[in-house]
Amino acid sequence: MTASLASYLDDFASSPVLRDVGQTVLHLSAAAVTVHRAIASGRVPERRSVGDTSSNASGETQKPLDVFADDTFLAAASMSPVRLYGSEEQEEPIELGDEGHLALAIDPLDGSSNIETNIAVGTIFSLLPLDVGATDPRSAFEQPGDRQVAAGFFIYGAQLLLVLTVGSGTMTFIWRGDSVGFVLMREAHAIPPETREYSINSSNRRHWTPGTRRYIEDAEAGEEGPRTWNFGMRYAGSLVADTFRILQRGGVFLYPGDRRKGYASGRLRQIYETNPIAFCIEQAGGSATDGHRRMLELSPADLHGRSPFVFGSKKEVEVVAAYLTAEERDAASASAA
Ligand code: FDP
Repeated sequence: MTASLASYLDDFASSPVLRDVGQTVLHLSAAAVTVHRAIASGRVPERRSVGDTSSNASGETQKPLDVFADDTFLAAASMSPVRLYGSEEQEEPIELGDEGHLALAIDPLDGSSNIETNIAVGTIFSLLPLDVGATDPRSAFEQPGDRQVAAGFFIYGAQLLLVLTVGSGTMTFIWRGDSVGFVLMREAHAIPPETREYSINSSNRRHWTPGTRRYIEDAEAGEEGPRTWNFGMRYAGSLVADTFRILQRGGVFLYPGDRRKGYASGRLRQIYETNPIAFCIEQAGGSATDGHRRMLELSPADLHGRSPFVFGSKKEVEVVAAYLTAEERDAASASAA
């Protein structure tokens, strides 16, 4: 029989923290079904009075669906053993009482600029343990990503999927309707170490630093170039969709820092985007870095802080790092000359 999400979570609930993780993931899954229904029907219930011009903590436009998703996941977190809710859509973390062992960081609707286009969007989440000795529970969000106890993302696409890691592999569950719920669809993703497919928003080429530009130009040169084989390019512009493709068949994704104002560290937010995706990718045998260093070892600057992000097939992530290191070496010798 196919394993249900509830039985999968039950099997590893060997400590109070892990039991809290299980309960929280089930509440988040119920919230994801609600958000999926709103997207599928094209009708977003108004919960707060927001127009199209509200903006979030990063100054980006909030759409009614962003707000609806945030409200829905906040309600789910309030029913869960979660004490702290840190969301892309909220300026500051919200304290939800004094019980439970977990802090939840969440991007309630990632890829929201794609909503009207019927491209898959999603919800990305990260569960961190509270630091029991800390006077301020918000210090939970200062921990590096390797302290995450679980992470994952929902994909609202042709299928409603949950990609989840609790630190022993990365699994995908599929929603089979109210009477069945989420069931295991893919046990233990395994990202191939090599790839011939890259993913980047190449409209930013003129803003890239030399290392990124050289890496992409060499890939584009195909079998006539130094890489000696032809590459393909895929970029959905929706992080959950690009990540799922890489989990399924490999590839490398880059959102580097570039020279645009405000983009020195790229676009993606560390606590609720790059850290949870990095955890899922590593648990599937891939690598995730900021271009040089392992993503999960980096201490976040603040709840909405950004990080450059390179992840996917292990050997290709190393190739990208070699180009970026050569860029640094060239810059250092140019400034020494
Ligand atoms: P969006 O702004 O539509 O929510 O971090 C958000 C994100 O989408 C990611 O899902 C996506 O990978 C990235 O931004 C796309 O950014 P660009 O449009 O700059 O390529």
